[in-house]
Formats: sequence, structure tokens, C-alpha cells
Amino acid sequence: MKRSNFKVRKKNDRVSLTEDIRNHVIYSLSKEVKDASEWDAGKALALALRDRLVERMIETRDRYRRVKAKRMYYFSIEYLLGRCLGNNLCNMEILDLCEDIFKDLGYDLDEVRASERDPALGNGGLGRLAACFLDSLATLDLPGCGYGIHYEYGLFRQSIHNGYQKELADYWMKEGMPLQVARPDQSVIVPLYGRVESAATPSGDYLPMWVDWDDIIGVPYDIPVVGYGGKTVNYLRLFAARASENFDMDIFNHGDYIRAVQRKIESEMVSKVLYPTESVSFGKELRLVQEYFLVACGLRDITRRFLAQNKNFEEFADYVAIQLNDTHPALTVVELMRYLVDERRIEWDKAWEITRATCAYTNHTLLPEALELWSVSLIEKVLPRHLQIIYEINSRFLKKVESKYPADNEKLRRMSLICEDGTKKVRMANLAVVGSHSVNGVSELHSELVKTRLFPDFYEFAPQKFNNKTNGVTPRRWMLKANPALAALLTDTLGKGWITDLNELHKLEEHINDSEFRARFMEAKRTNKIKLGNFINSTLDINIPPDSIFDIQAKRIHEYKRQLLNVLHVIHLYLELVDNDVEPSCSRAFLFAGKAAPGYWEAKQIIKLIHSVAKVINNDPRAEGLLKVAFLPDYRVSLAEKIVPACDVSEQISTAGTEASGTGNMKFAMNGALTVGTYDGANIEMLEEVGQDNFYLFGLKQEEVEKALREGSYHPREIYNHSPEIRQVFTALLENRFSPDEPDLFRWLVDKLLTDNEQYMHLADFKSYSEAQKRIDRDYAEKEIWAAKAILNTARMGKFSTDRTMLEYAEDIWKIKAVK
Ligand code: 26Q
Repeated sequence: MKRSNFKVRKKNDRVSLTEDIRNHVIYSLSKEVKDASEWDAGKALALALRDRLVERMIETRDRYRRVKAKRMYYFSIEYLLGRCLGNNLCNMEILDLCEDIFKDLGYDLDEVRASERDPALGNGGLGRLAACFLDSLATLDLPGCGYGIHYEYGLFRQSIHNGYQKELADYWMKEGMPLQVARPDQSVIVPLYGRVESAATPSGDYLPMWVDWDDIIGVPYDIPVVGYGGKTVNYLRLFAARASENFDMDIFNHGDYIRAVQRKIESEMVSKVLYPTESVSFGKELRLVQEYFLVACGLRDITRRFLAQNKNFEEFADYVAIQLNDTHPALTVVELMRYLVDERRIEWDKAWEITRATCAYTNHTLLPEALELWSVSLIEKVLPRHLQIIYEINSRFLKKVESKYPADNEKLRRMSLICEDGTKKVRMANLAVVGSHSVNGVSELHSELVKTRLFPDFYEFAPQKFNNKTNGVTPRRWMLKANPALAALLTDTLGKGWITDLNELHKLEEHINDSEFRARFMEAKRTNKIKLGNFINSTLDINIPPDSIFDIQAKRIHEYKRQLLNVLHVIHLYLELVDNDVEPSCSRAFLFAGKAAPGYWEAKQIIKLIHSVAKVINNDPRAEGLLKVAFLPDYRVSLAEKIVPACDVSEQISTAGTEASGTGNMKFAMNGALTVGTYDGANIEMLEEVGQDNFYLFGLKQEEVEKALREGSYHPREIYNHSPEIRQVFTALLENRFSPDEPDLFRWLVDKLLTDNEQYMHLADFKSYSEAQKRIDRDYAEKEIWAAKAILNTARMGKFSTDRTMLEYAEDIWKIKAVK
């Protein structure tokens, strides 16, 4: 029987949109049009938009079904989406039209957009990368969707009191989330706890039975993801945990109804809150349950969809690819094995082949403390059957290793999925590597280090699995939406092609000697700086002259990212000015933004230090017009959209070998900032693209860092003894010039940075950092030179669009094709 194709009916013209907005005010909000507030109008617009997205989402699904397309499912514990309204309007190319319609109705769309809360269902880079991927997948008409958790509370909001970070709960759906589509009919049941009973099949085979489990319901909510041009609408499917209606019969039978209900309600904790840290949460049972919840919900959904079109699981990997965003969803490997072997009765070797052909794993970190380990006893308690399967996977795998390397016990110990030092733990990274056909890092350098430092044994064992996929960012949100001033100039100069083919920006180089173009480019930058300056002025009461260099470090606060190096240099410049009478040749504003994990003491002290330094410098008349320092609270996607377009100098100064890739670095450079950066992560590839003259490189290389730390030859005190600049900075800190009311407040950091083999080698790079900063000062003073460098940064960032990244994943790993 031939199915008829779904037709999209809603039009995107002024008449239909206006009509639908009015209808939603009446029929969805139950108000008279004349009584609708600006906010009501915004909500009605969001609903009118939703109608259009939903239609296109159905059409897209229909299109994928018709060709039985292979689909990719991105499994990620985090998605840092940012505001949706403006982004959707941009991608559907109706932003200007809707602004106009709102004006006609007497409202201001900008205000409505500014009142939308960010869905902040992620910590930082990893979650934002997932969101950029979704935008590119839809733009490229690729059948790829996101799976995640519908957290009730997103990443905490940051407020600052007396220079210290305070965390506030982020109930992000307070005003509702008009875009999402609840799908209770597609809910799934997730079992947890219980025990395994061994039985036998009639033919005598081992038949394990997972019994006495508790269950949680996973209810899917779909957030439509519209690609640029508005044709393809994929979705992000987030699962919320709901208590099942089955009561714990034991308690129930004893008549304790309320206690039985209470236990059920506790199960809804699973999707209550996002863990606000990028490590150290291992051991927390709830986090393990969250990871399993995602995996179990996702796989149930996928197998149901697969079964609707196909019965033969031998073909599973021809229709399904699953990408594991770090090890957080690594239990996918085990859950898929359990499903195939226990529920579909497929023999182990076949099931293993299917599982490995389906799964692929991306690593995002080299920091040893961020590698996930879960104690065997905890896994046994929460997922008893899965533990058995992990052991079985391990024993079969180690047999293969042993046959290749007979009697190499050390190798077996290192490659085992079980870490036997102390209490037994499961190494999730080893599980992800063994259970996947592809393992990738997120920049060239990082992918090399994944092979040589993180998984050398696995690389030797199966080198063909390992590959690189350099990160990117979506130019739709980070240029078109965030930087309308620059976007208009680019479209004026090149046409619209750059929006979906960022390499088109290369053509800007033809205009580099056109003085009018240069002036317009710098005028756009100036417009953005004035906007950000006004924002800072109105929120923090700090006045930043638009002609000063906007020097920005915006990212999570972490020692490895070295905000401290930046602050030490700011203090140095200040002391040069007030103690040594050396004026900087350009006025500079040092802007910081970023959250610290609530339990990360050092990171929180760094926030306090920035505020303390800012207070002294901003209130010193001698620094007026020359130096300013500001910390912008509550860094999140919507704040980044204000910051990024206004940046002149982007600080990407991690210790070489610690930042897997970075993506902020790309956003800034795309928008015409110059990078002061180390030879780390994707900085290296950005440098290759823009050339040495357009990038301020400094600092030790990864091999040098590694060698010094390995040999124990880093003695910061020697550097200190030979550097009058560093001594002056440390003396000021120890003399409490930035903490007059709290003596010794910053002694810890002087002590720490002077400790032998200090892990992030701050002082080793200080001199070369400060020299790079001097070069920046000199170049910025030459307006025309600077403009050319800024333009070349925008022109040469084509590689760093997630469109490129997604096409590489699609071709090399997922084997999926566009369905137009
Ligand atoms: C793990 C277990 C328990 C609790 C939390 C976690 C956890 C959560 C988040 C561990 C790590 C993360 C996030 C890591 C992250 O954001 N990494 C960044 O990924 C970016 C995208 O690839 C890179 O650009 C950054 O360099 C990398 O730091």
C-alpha cells in the first residue's frame, strides 16, 4: 500500500502568523486580544511557532520512514541549549517578519526574547557541543536526534555576594516550556535494583532472570530542533522520571499506604537535578541511576522504533547508530547486550557484534580525575544483571588480549574493565572502548593523546578504531543570531551562502584591503562593544570605555584553564602602572565570566580573587581610563551571546595538554576576536588556519609540560627568584593589597603556585604570556593592522563549523546520509 506523504499546511507569511498569534491568545491563553500583555503575545508566538515546528517534525519523520533511513541517536547526559525562541525564528528565517508583526501589534519582540529563560541542562563544553551538533544535523537534513534527561532543575544560577559565588536553584520551566511536546503514550518502564535468579531453558542453557526490581517510568518530552531554512525538524527527546503506579506490594500489604506512595515518589528524584560538576560525583548512587535511566529509556525507544519497521536484529546496526557523549552513557553497551541476549535470545557472539557495530564513543577529557569509575558493589546493587554482563564481556575480552599477548599480566590488569586496586571498580572508559567500533577525541592533539596517553594498550590492540573529530560550533547561533551586526555585513558582502557553508568566509580575504570594508567590520565590533558596555554598566555599575581592548575569558572556572594566570598578569599590569609608573599603551578591560563547581574550593576562591582585584583597580583613579576588571555573573548561553560578539582578545590559556578542544575559542575567533592562547586543544588547529601573525601564541608545548612533570624538574621557586615581576605580584598578594579586610586570604595561591611540580605550571608560562600581551598592545594601537587580523580570523574559521564536524561523523562513523 502506498502511503501518502504528510503535507505541511501552516504558512510563514505575515497574514498566517498574525492570525495564529491571535488565535493562540484566545484559544490557548484564554484572553481577549486587547488584554494580551507583551508576555502573552510572546507565548502566543511561541505556540504559533510550535505548530509550524510540529508539522515539519511530522513531515521529517515521514520522510525518514519512507526511505527507511539509518538514524543516529546521540546519547548525552547534558544539553546546553540556550534560548530557543530567537534561534528558531532565525533558522526559519522569520525573525525580521515577526519583529515587524510585533511592532504592528504594539509589542517589542526583543523584550519577549530577553525574558526567555535558558534551558541550562548542561555544565559547559560537552553539553553545548551536543546542542551545536543538533543544529547542524537538522541543517544538513541528517537523520540524527538527541536523547537526554528532562532535568527539573538545570545547572545552578550563579549570584555573587561579597565577591563569592552563591548557587541558586534553576527551575528552568517556571514559565513553562511551550515548545516541548509531551509523549506520555511512548513512556517506557525502567527496572532497577532487585536480584538475578538463575534458571535454565528447557534445553538446559543458563537463563538468568532479573527479578524483584523496582520500576521507574520514563516519560519522553520532545523539543523540536529546526535546521536552517526550516525544512528539516529533528528532535531532542528528554526523559522525565515518573513514579510507576505499581506499589511496593510488601509495604502495601502491611497497610502502610503512605509509605508505599512515598517510596514511589522518591523515584522521581532521578530526573530532578543535573549534577553541577565535571567530575568527582562518582560513587553517588543517584548519578549512576541517572546514567542508566538515560540509557534504558533511550534504548527502549530505539528498539521499539526499529521493531516497527524491521524484525531482524542482525540488521540492527544497519539502521541504528548510537554515539556515546563521553562515558556517561557507557552502560548502553551493557544494556544493549542484555536486551539482545536476555530478551531477544540472540547468541552472545552475534549480540556482541551487533552492539559494537552500533556504538561509538567520544572522549572529552584527559584529566585523570574525570575518568568515570563505579564501584562493583554499587553496580551490583543497582543493576545486578548488568554486573554479570560486564564480567562476561570482560572475561571474553581478556581472553582475546591474552591470546595476542600471552602471559602479559600487567597488560591484562591495565586493560581489564575491572580495576582491582582497592575496592573493585568498573572502568567506564574501558567499557566504552571495548564496546564501540569507533573511539574519537575532539581535536587533533587530544585524539593523539587519547591514543598515546589514555588508551595506549587499546590503541595497540585495535588501532583502526581510533580517530579524530575536531569540534566545531554552529554559525547559526554564534554568528547569525548572536551577532546581527556582523552577519548583515557578511551577507551584504558575500550573500547568504556563508550561513550554511562557512568556508565561504574565505572570500572575505578579497576585501581585506578595502578600507571601507575594514571600517564596516570594525564598526560592527564597536557596536557590539557598546552594547556589552551598556549591559555591564547597567548590571554592575562599571564603566568600560568602548575604545578599550575587550579582553575576555569566559568558561568554567578550573585550575587547568588557568584563570589565575590571567589574574596574575592583570595584577602585574596594575602594579607596573601604580608602583613602577609604566603605563600600558592601550586601555584594556579584562572581563571574566564562569561558574565554579559548588564543591570546588579553589575555583570559588579564584572568583573571589577576581572580584577583589577588580575592586581595587576599578576604584583607583590612577587606573582610570587604562585598566578595568569585571566579573560578569551567571555565565550561560544567553550571556555568551552578548559577550562573544564584543570580544577583541579571547583568552585560551590552558596548560598545554589539558583542554581537550575548547569551543569558546572558535566562537570568539569567528566573531573577529584575536586569540591569546597556548598550544593546546583546537587552538593548534585554529592557529594553523589563521597563521602565526593572526594569533598570539605563547607557553610551553604539551611534550614540554609532560616532560617537566614526569622528571619532576619544574621548580616554580626558581622562576620566582629570577622574576622581579612575579615577586612584585606575589608580594602584593601577601601584603593583602587586594584583601585589606581579610589578611592572608590569598596566601594559599602563592603557596600553591610555588609548590614543586605544580600541576598546571602557571609560573612557567608567565613570562611568555606577558610578552604575548605586550605584542597585543602594540598591534591594537595600529588600528588598520588590527582590523586586518580580526577580519582574517573571521575569514579563516570555516573549518570550525559543526556542519563540517557532523559531516565527518556521518561519513566516517555513523554511515548516515542526508534525507532531503
Ligand atoms: C562525570 C561523572 C559524574 C559527574 C559528572 C561528570 C562529568 C560531567 C560533565 C564529567 C565531565 C563533564 C564535562 C566535560 C566537558 O565539558 N568537557 C569539555 O568538552 C568540550 C567538548 O568536547 C571540549 O571542548 C572541552 O575541551 C572539554 O573540557
